[in-house]
Amino acid sequence: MSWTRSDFPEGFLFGAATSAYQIEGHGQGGAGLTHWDSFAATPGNVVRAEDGATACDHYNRLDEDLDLLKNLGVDVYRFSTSWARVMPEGRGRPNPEGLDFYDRLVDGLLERGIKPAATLYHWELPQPLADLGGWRNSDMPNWFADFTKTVMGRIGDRVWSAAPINEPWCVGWLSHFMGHHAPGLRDIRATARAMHHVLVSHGRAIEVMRGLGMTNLGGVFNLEWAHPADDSAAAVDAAARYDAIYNQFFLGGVFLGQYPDLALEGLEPHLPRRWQDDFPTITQPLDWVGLNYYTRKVIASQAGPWPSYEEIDGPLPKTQMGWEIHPEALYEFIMRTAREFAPNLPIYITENGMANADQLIDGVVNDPERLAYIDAHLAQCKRAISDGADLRGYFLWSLMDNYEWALGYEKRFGLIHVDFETLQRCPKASYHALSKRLSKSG
Ligand code: IFM
Repeated sequence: MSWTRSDFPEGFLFGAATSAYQIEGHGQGGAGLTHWDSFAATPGNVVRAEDGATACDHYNRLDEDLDLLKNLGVDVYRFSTSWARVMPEGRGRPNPEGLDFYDRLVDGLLERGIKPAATLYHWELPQPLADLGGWRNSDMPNWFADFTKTVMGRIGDRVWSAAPINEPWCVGWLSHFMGHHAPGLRDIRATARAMHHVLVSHGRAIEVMRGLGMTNLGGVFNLEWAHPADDSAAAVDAAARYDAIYNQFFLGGVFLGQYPDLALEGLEPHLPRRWQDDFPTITQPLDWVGLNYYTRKVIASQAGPWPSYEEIDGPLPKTQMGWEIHPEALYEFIMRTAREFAPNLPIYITENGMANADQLIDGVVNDPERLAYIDAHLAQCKRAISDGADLRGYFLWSLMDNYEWALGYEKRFGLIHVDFETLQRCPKASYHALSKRLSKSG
């Protein structure tokens, strides 16, 4: 499907997304050490031990990048604020340079007619807090509330929207159970505590932002469709467990005030004492729900300890990440979120996009695969809208190639190619195509 703005309802927003550590260059501007810096410095954790010290050097190229955003024609830009840039020690003294940077970013967006959509935390935990146990520590919600107050006290009067924590599953499960992201733990007790404290922190940040008089506050959840490897009861059960841990734990906690039984089976013995008492904080009312969607997983049962499942290689075409392309599940997740979790809330797709092995040849990057991926997913958005979903916008991940965490700089998700030697930007063919479609004349 090719499309123009007029194929979507009046006011439907198109945006691009990035995150602080992935683009800014954390070695600049007085930012403190983060747990990603120490994770990356530990051999074996990150491809070529790459870190975010320079990344795309967005910190020094802010105006150039905001102009590229403007020329792309998006309505809204989703960025994140780095806790360690704003408060290098995680607590206490703020870094004036860091606050000035986010101030300039927000003003630069507004000057260009682009709505600023802030995410408070996208994974770069200040190392001094990691030293205290990070997300395992029950003081995290209070520390996070202080950070929220500090950064939103400065930019909260001008952001269009704000969400506390990007992708709670990644902060909790991927980082503490699978060990793939910082702090790289493989510990069920740490996992249960991190998953719970992330949601309490989310709620505390919402309370703080409401207290500051901010509006248009939401939560951003990453979802993955769990497809049973076969028709056996064992595979169906395994996929249900995967779904409970990945999708239902976080949406259920925030919108229903409960965790799914299939996740509690393994996690409950490890949750903090009196965890149920935190649901009034976790379920602070929101103004919208954001869904990040990329792929599905084919799940089989596996002998061994809970959660007793494994991911199987699936048959669908894959992106450079090795992720199957399955746009239909985006439709399913929009409809399910509206039906089961947030019936009266506007929904935004806060991330969707693909990594591709893009190459810059003679000043041009041809990436028809990316445009096809975007088109296929937007077709599912349109389908959901036709079927009654209150879907209000779509953000492309990502504006530019960037630091893809444990996979370093190899996986290219951007609409803009970045040469990580020269830091030169080159808009890809997908950027030009989108810019044409997003131009108001369509
Ligand atoms: O790059 C990440 C981003 O930080 C969070 N969502 C998924 C993206 C692609 O893996």
